[in-house]
Amino acid sequence: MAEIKAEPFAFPLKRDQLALIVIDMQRDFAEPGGFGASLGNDVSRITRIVPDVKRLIEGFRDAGLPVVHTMECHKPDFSDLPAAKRDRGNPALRIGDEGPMGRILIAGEPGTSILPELAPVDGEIVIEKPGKGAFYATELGNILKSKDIRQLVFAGVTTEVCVQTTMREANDRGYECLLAEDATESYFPEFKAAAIAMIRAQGAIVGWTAHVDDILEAIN
Ligand code: TIU
Repeated sequence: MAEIKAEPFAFPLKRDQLALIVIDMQRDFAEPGGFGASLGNDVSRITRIVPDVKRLIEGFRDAGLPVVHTMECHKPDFSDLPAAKRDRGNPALRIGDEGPMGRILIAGEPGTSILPELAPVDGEIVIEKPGKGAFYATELGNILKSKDIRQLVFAGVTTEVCVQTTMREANDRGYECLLAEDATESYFPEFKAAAIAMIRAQGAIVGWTAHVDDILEAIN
């Protein structure tokens, strides 16, 4: 059987059932003036993974395998934004407020778009999601079912928030999940390390982790 070198043990690759999910590589999380910065974070860490995310996306494209992009965002009228999310804490700008890249985390605004280097190409699936997890209140589950996808490789930001939440949702839905360690990032290096450790603990309780090079070698 084909395998991807991974932790805590080799990932049992079923190539024809595999897709890549790129989580929230949006300007709002990576550039000054966006949502991530409004929460008080140093966003410069996020842009450092862009070359590795790009290599992974291009590897899946070259292999003819599906690429799914997600975007955390809300409708302009807030109809999918719980007050508990908008009102949380004391950010410099709240979701929906006007910032230097348009309204924070609102669909269609410049800041909400995916970084240009990683932009979806024709035919790729783009999921706009109101939650941290990409299955909640979206068509993702139905789309994956219709394509008979059973295994998911994950990249994107942030490791311990939207990436880990989506991996846990996917794991509970019966998907085998593999996190690309060098194609994910957090504002907090210790949270990234902890998320990776807890995902693969207890015999891959949530899933596997692997390096981009090893994933690309196995799929191409
Ligand atoms: N704040 C933080 O770490 N993340 C988010 O709010 N969203 C995502 O992870 N995409």
